[in-house]
Amino acid sequence: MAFLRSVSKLRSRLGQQSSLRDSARWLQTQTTSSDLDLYSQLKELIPEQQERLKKLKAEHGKVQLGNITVDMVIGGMRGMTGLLWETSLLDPDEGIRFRGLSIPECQKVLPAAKPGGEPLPEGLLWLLLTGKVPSKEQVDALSSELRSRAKVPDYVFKAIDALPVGAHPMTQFATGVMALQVKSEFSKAYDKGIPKSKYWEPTYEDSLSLIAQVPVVASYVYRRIYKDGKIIPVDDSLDYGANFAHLLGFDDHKMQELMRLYVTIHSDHEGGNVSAHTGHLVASALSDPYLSFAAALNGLAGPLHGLANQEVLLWIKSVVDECGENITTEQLKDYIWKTLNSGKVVPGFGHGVLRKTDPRYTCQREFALKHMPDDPLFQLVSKLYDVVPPILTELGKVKNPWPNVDAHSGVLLNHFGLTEARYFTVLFGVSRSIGIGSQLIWDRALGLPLERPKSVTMESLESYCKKAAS
Ligand code: NMX
Ligand code: MLT
Repeated sequence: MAFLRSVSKLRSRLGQQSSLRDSARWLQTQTTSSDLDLYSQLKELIPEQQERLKKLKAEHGKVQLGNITVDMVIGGMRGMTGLLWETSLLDPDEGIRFRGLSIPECQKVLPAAKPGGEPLPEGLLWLLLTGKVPSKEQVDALSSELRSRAKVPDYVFKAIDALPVGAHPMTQFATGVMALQVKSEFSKAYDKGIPKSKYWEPTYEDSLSLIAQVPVVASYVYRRIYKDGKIIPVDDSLDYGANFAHLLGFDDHKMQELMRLYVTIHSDHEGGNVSAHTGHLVASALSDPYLSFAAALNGLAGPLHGLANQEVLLWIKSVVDECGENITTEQLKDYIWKTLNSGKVVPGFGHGVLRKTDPRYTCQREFALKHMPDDPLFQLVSKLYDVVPPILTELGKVKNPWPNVDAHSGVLLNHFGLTEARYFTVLFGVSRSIGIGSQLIWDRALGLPLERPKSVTMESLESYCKKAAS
């Protein structure tokens, strides 16, 4: 297995490894480190984190984290804390922090292809897995490792080819990911009786290969549906984000930068979102990373979750079709009310946790202001920022009227030539392999158990509440 090879090749250790006691403390730049091997760094970190969890459980296992209300049980568990997820944490007002770092902080400290450029997603992967900001050398080593794992067996493409070309891109993508499962190292190791203490090692192997291979599978889906069906080979000179753009058929430098930013910001959004939670739940049954991630993708394919990025561009284009590009505020308001009155949601607005504008929206807006300020659809997106929130607020029931990540991504892609909205959720899916794959390694390293919450019936709730009131 590649991880065993890399361990024997790269035995060198960091002289001093800071302990992982809290995220702020363990974030550090390691530009002077000679250890370029992610696996050996993890191997060193894992025992500390296992001890940390053991201590937390022993000393504070009975501390209450809040009350569970009937509203929470029937309201999609909103606001109920119930999951351990190490790689990121979402604040309702501030938005996402990856191992304690906000998006602007990541843009500042994570290595870029060129100074001042967008962060390289490999750097974020390193950060999510280790809690440490990698040096450019570490990121380059990881880029090269991912490229070396990017070979996808032929039967994966054949499995996709068995579907009609008109099948939704997410269906084709999830089918390809399921076919990748045939090579799962975890599944093989489990069949051979690997001890629980070593589960994380083949999980690491599978997760890194999954992350390396999903751009190849995803771009095949794109080229099969929208282009000539020919596979563009991985370019050994390119990083993960730029290679993904290249595999899709885009070699423009701005598009490469966009893909780096896109993949970085869509990678992880703590554990409770539908895709991450699904991946974590399925993996808790010791399903391997491919099975778990394919399940996650099927959640991402829902219109209230990842498919919203498709819905946003289609909706924006329908606005332009009906009202033209120079739409007035009054026309826009009417169109929004028409959408709402037909029983639909305004895609790209609202969130299950966030209560302010999503910082992923803000950084995409900054990208647009820098690279495409005159794009008419970008200007429409800017106008929607002023017009939609007051209307959603007027509805009186929407908890967050502000835009989320999906409100912006489509017009950026569209500007650089990736115009096929039905494909957009696949891009989100590729990005999410980084967050879900990273956490799965920690799930195994920490020995997290089978997830199995208790459910109740209406009758049992009614009788519980009657007793509680008497
Ligand atoms: N347009 C119209 N109605 C909305 C919207 C919206 N954008 N957002 C929330 N509501 C409604 C919601 O449908 C619910 O109505 P009802 O009680 O009649 O069922 C009510 O407002 C209360 O919902 P909230 O508690 O504010 O939101 P919830 O946590 O249930 O759902 C979303 C969150 C994201 C599912 C919801 O805001 C939504 O449907 N947004 C549009 C779809 C979207 O952009 N999804 C992408 C989310 C980000 N992602 O990538 O996953
Ligand atoms: C996500 O990125 O997963 C979405 O914003 C949805 C969520 O966090 O619930």
